[in-house]
Amino acid sequence: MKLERIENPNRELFEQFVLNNKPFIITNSVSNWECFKKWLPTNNNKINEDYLSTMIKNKQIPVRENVDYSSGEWLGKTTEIDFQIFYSLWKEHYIQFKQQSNNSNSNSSNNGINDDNNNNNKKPKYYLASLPVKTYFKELENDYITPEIPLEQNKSANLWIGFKDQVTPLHHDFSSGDPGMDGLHAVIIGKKLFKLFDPELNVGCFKRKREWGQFHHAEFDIDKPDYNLYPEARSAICINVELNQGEILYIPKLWWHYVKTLEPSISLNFWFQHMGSEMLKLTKLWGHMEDYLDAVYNMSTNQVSNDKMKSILNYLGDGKQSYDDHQIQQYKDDPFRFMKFPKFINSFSNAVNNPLFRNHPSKEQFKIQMTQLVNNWIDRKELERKQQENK
Ligand SMILES: O=C(O)CCC(=O)C(=O)O
Repeated sequence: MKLERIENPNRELFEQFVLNNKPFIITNSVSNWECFKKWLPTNNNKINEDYLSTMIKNKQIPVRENVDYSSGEWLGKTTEIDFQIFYSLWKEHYIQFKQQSNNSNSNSSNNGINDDNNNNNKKPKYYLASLPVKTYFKELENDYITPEIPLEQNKSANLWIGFKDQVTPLHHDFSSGDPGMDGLHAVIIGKKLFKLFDPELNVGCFKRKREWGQFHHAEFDIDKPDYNLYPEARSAICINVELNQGEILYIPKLWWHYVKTLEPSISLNFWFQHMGSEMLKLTKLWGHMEDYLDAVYNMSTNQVSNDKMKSILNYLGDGKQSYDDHQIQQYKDDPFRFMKFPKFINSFSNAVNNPLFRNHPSKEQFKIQMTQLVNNWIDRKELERKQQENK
């Protein structure tokens, strides 16, 4: 399936597309972003004439290191590095890549769920991933224009600087504690591959991680697919998108996505909230939310340390009660106990607490309906469990 490309949509058209809950690509909307010229590396091996390097200098920044599923780390561990060291590595790689691609006109495109033809490439070491510009790169804020809705919501852009073949594994944006986010991802330099999976069509296709806080990460590894372990993933329907320089991809929240850097890249993404898109969780996306609740219920609580469980309970509880080891074990043995906490149930409506929705006519209704649906799910699950026990 090909995504729709829309030329510089106005607000009304943009919101119409957001309410479709389908990704789309925005073209021709960034012609006055100065980053396209300014951030381009100079054509030599030095970095002292490069804008990014002279602006950010040797600020310490956190980057993902050795991103590798087999290490058991989802995104690799985070390490601090001097920006100029990171940038010089990246630039060297960028120049090499440009030289190589000038020397060969072979071009490949990826279209299946996994058709990696780059196995011989060395794995890139660092990924500057998702760093808020406001916090780390204030010097760059005037080089792009934040799209209208994230701007109104005072959201910072996030910067990504990636080596070829860098990967962000399969996940979706939204977890119970965070305010569900829709996203816009803009490629400034290079090219990225997005593998997108519609949550409506792919309910149950990806087993979720079983640890607290990671239910929005899939266990399935797109780069090393194990269909014996994850047979459900066979039926997943994937949309492949190569996002080029100057294009912006809209990723609706809850859409599973895997991202691979096809060429040394720099990109910016902007998360935002939208009341209309939030409401879809009550209707067309409810199946996906149930799948999420299932994952919480099936969380591997016995792998959670007592300290971790205690901090989950302190976070979800009223903050007054303290828990002894016996009580902690009871919560571990029966996740319903904490799933019934009002704070857990309310977390599914968190996004509408955004001050921008203060006067939204549907906000209270949304909270009531969401609470009802989560409560109904819990009641139904509890009944099922009792029936099982009585068999
Ligand atoms: O570019 C990446 O590596 C990941 C981007 C992503 O997950 C997003 O924009 O939501």
